[in-house]
Amino acid sequence: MFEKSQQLYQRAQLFIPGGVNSPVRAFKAVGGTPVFFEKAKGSLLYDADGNTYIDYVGSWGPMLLGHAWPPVIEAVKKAAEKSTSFGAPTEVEIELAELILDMVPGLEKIRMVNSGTEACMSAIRVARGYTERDKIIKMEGCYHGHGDSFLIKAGSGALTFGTPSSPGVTKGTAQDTLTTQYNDLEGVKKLLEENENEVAAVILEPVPGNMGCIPPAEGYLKGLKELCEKHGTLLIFDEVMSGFRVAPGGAQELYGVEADLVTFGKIIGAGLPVGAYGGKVEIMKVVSPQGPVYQAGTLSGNPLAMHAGLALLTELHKNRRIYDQLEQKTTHLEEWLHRVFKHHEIPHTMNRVGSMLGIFFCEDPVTDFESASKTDTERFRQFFHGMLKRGVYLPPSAYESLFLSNAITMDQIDSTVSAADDTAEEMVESAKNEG
Ligand code: HOZ
Repeated sequence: MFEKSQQLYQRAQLFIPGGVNSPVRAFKAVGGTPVFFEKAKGSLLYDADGNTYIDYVGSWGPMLLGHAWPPVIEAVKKAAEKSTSFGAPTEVEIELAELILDMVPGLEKIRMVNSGTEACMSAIRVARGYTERDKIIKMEGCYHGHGDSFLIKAGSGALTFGTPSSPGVTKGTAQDTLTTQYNDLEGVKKLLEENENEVAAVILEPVPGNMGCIPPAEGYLKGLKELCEKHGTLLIFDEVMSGFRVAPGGAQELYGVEADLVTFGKIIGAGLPVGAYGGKVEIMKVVSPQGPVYQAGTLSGNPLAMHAGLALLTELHKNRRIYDQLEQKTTHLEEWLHRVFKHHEIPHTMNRVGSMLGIFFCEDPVTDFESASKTDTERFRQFFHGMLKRGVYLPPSAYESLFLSNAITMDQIDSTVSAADDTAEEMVESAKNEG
């Protein structure tokens, strides 16, 4: 079923470290051969061997309306005909910035970069420049890209591969990153008090999607905002995954809490390589060339990415029903998966925020890194492969979230549920045989 993917993986390993350009793709967490894709349309992925899958990854979030959504493709084609890059300003950058500021609460200025990693690196630099402080607080298991300051107890691939704190990050950098558990206000309070006048920013994914999906506890985000205000520390929401996904205005809109700085990723380029960070004028005015905090890039505001993002976000802005439909579909999937696991007596916990869904094979609630790491990764591995061979593509790690697209139909969700039912039965049978 995967012969061509296997050949490609072998070939890739000759030229690319680990055969992939981003670690989670190597399937190390679930074993087996990474699937090499050829194309995708709507909710479906097509691999190099001619297999088809219902996609629950959606390029880790941005494919909210499905792959190759015609207005995005049209916009990219038109833009490409006029040049793929200028390294100079274009009108579309203003249009996209205006639209984002309109959609996201509290944003007054935004700077485009090329990835979520770059956005988060830049946001903490701005926070440090603005507050003239060095330290940051991050939450264990949250992932903010691969900037040095963030590879301390990080989530996503760093967690999957058991190296949440990466070699190559200097001790000097590491000592400026303080960590505590997500959803633990007391932990943040203690760190802020112990490091009075030293913490530039508290950064977190308001809805973590890099240790599975975890919702914020009631009052947590508001509590963080109050603590930050009290200590003169900036609050940074990393909305690379939750932005424009959990609501048109992201987690800030959904939970009614405004951060001081917000970062975004791929979704504002409809899946092209983009990121951005923004906040109030008072803070953003420190960014070069207006202020002294330097950050730059030839591909920042790239015309292909800007036009693609403008096409997608325009639709999300004017058609809020998309979010209701996504919510309905994801709830349906969650409820039926729950029934399936319950029927087969498989211990599980599911977390959902909008169209982000976390499946954990453990009994207790998952509220932070500690509880997320109790998930049975071997069970996840079996579930993942059972689903894959039945034509359902899930994130290849127990520590990642599912992202639904509105191109997924209710019928496809029902097929996914039957695939889960067959897979669960197989898992129970194989446990019996082993026992
Ligand atoms: N770190 C990403 C998910 N949390 C995966 C990136 C990728 O492999 O594309």
